[in-house]
Amino acid sequence: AASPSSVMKRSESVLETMPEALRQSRYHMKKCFLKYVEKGKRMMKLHHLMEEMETVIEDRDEQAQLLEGLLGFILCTTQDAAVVPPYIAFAVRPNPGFWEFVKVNSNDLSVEGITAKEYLKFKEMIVDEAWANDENASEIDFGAMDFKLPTMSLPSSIGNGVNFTSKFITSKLYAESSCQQLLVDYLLSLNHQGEKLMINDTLNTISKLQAALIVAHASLSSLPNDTPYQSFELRFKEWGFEKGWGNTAERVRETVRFLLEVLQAPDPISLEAFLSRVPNIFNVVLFSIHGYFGQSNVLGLPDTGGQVVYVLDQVVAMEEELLLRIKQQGLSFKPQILVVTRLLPDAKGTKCNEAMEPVLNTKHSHILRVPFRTEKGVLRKWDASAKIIEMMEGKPDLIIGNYTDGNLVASLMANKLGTTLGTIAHALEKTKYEDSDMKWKQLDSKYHFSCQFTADMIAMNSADFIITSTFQEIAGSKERPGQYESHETFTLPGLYRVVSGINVFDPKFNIASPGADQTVYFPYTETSKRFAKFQPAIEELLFSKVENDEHIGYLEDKNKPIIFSMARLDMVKNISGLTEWFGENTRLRSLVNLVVVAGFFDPLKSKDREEKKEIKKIHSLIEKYQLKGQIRWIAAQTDKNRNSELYRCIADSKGAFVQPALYEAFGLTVIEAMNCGLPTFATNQGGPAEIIVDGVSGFQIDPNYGSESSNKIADFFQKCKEDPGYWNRISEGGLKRIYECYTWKIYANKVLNMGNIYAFWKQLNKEQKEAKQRYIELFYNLHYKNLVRTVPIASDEVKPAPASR
Ligand code: UDP
Ligand code: LCN
Repeated sequence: AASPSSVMKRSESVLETMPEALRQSRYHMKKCFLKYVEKGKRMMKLHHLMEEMETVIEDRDEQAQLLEGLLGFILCTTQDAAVVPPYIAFAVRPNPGFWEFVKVNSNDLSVEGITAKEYLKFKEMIVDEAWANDENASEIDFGAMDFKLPTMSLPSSIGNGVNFTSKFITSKLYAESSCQQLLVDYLLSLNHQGEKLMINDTLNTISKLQAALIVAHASLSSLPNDTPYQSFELRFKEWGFEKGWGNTAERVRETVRFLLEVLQAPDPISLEAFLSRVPNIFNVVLFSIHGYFGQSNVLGLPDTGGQVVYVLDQVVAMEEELLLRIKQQGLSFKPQILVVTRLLPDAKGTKCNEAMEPVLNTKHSHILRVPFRTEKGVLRKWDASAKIIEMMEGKPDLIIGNYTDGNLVASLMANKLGTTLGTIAHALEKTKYEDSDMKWKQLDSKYHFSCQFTADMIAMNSADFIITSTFQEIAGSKERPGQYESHETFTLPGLYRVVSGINVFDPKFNIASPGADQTVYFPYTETSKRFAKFQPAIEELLFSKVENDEHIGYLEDKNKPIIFSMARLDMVKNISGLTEWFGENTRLRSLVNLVVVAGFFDPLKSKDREEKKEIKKIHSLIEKYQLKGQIRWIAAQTDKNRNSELYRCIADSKGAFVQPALYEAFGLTVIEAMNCGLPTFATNQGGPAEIIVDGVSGFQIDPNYGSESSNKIADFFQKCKEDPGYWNRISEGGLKRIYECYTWKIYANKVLNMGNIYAFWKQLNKEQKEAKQRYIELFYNLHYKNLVRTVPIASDEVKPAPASR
């Protein structure tokens, strides 16, 4: 650890500290920096800086001394460094969301602070010097359009945009009477298919509204709480009120009270409470375009994973919440949610070739599939908005996109229809590949990053709010920048330089974590609800000695607890890593068996390069560590009911779930397992690190330290042997955590509140929003449209699979 005197204080910048740091061991540093520039222009990561430092300073004590000093701290927080001799430019990230850039001259070790733009230029010089130095190189600066907008400053506020926005609106309402009038205008604009809601034109000023509210509040005080709205509706109408205030006297009184509070002396709590009751959302459109979007037999197909589960579960939860809210508003309208996706003529046995399909477990929600091609070939144009308006008998009130493709379409449609826009992308592509920005030219023919990053920028900046699953998705962790954070500044040399792409302190960011379907994923202890019909098949799946298309390997000792994992066979899911940890750890092997559900066993059946590699690797590990008898490898499973019972059967064995991914954006399997009461070990790289409180609601494991992780799992089972109550405590801790933070009810409530708050904020901020939209349109027309022409139209041939989800 760094000695107290050498720790950089938070108030000090890297620029202030760096010269002192270099002075502390000038002799070594000189050698080090000369080494760094020796190979000429290049990018360096932290590990390169460290490795080369170690080759220059061989003495271990001297190395340690150096790292304990200020320089050690600065190096450890360096994200990357661009070497352009004699300079080395550092991008330093001392804390999530905070960046500093400095350049060091390797000849005299002089240090200078530089701007993000200058840093990007260093990176560009490595790949395209002429473009880097071109004064007319295209520069994108979304931040320049946000000058009047508030941004947050506390890192702990990141992802809590609704809260900040209501505070900001409150202060505006307080300071500017024109804003109060905008609130009245907003209420006047509310309607459902032309039918006015809340107030009519007689209450078109603050004073008229306030006076009527006071009269209404007094009259409601004398009514019993459960008096239905209908019994005082006529009187309300005479005063200028329309439906939408509530279904009972009590509810109407509360809503009136919240608004009176807001008009008298606005406070964020009353404002949020009032806006969340305003009837402004009935029709919602969700876009989820890629992959096989269907309700059965789709999981595991190309580009089809947790996202489909997430979107479908979300529809069920959102419809339920909308029905409740509409009832409480005293209205009887039916909400409609449409999930818009692609129609796939070659549906591979799924229903993805059906144009319309009702969403299971909902009353009014549907999947609408848009044809992309017909017998005549690729369809150039299909007016989805006309179809949506026809189906909903009006415009949607809220549009939510998912991922790059869905978000782009959502943003175009929201702009066209003037609808509030939310976007979601739990796993953005940019951070998945090292230096994907500056190497875009190299990667573009395969991944089309230029198009993708452009589309992402458009969607993020068009969005009224962004729904994220965790904090780390926005601003990362101490070590790793967040996915959105990586879009703050980046460069696509030769195309454009982004000096301000998105700001993680923007109050549009909100965290609303998904849940798991609790009618399916419920605790193993709820015996009467258990799906017993699957148990014989699961018994066979786990324990039969037969090897077939569905399972290979077997479990010799059926009495041992099982450690279980289930994931797509992507490299990043690290199922092969888990197999290796298990193989290497004899103590763990003596305590438990391993069962994995993943992909399939014949590499020839796979069309995906990564998957083929993983399949081969697992086979070779089974061979190498002689795992037969202790491992069961089950092929990908598509029945979620049966899967849930499988989690519970593993819990019956007093086993555990292990999610060993090298990186996981959120990780639905983690919360599915926890919902079933199965103690869970999950990667500390990504979202699961926020889901699990280590040692209380499960355990965190570091996929980069396999033996440490496998020993942690072994310790748990050892401890369970000594203290049988331990397993139950962790199981219950997991359930408690889920019920407190990760349910669909919490999610739907949060997202609809976002729809309420940002719809009003959009009105208050109309001019600025329009100005930014014009800039976005320019970006779309000048850049995106050109870039998209470089993407070949899909043919039926097999292409390298994009990273699926
Ligand atoms: N899943 C499944 N069968 C499999 C593998 C996964 O049904 O063979 C389900 C799993 O239960 C979860 C989803 O697919 O609901 C995977 O979501 P997660 O967030 O864990 O990962 P993703 O695939 O989205 O990266
Ligand atoms: C995509 C991922 O990569 C997972 O981590 C998430 O759990 C899933 O989407 C659903 O949001």
